[in-house]
Amino acid sequence: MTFFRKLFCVTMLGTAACGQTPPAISIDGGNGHTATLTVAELAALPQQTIKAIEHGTSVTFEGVPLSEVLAKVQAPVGEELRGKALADYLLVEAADGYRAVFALAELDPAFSDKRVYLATKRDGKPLSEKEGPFRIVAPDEKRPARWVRQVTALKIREAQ
Ligand SMILES: Nc1nc2c(c(=O)[nH]1)N[C@H]1C(S)=C(S)[C@@H](COP(=O)(O)O)O[C@H]1N2
Ligand SMILES: [Mo]
Repeated sequence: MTFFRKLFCVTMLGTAACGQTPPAISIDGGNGHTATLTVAELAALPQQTIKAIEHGTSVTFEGVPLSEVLAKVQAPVGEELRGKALADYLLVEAADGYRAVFALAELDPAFSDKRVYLATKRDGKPLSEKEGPFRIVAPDEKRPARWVRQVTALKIREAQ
């Protein structure tokens, strides 16, 4: 949608009248369970403040642990993450085609204290269009290569 059409929709008609749906992330558990979450729906989950260093500068994100998001599709955790399920991984997809994976065991608080979040705010403000509205933030990782910007989908898959 062009900027002017967007402006017209918002000021004259309201976004709903123009058939705009709010951006959402799609979640596929690979187990028959799927979900979609808008920023507002994600905001209803308990938010955490995440202090991180990015390119040498400290930044504060707000978001939800990825494990809480994956609970929406009943991802295996704790005792369920054994045997075959240990070959399960999360594929994170972005609007620009960028992709990154995490092993499910990396994301389960029963396995690890490693922090991985789905963030929606930076320094108190919603993420910019270039960065968000959803971004992975993993403050314990020394390189931010898996801090996927503009996340569109989270898919649980099984390594072949
Ligand atoms: N969608 C998307 N996310 C991405 C990337 C990308 O190319 N596309 N690059 C990654 C890499 S390699 C780095 S170092 C950081 C850079 O984040 P910045 O652009 O906010 O500095 O984003 C990561 N997330
Ligand atoms: Mo990078």
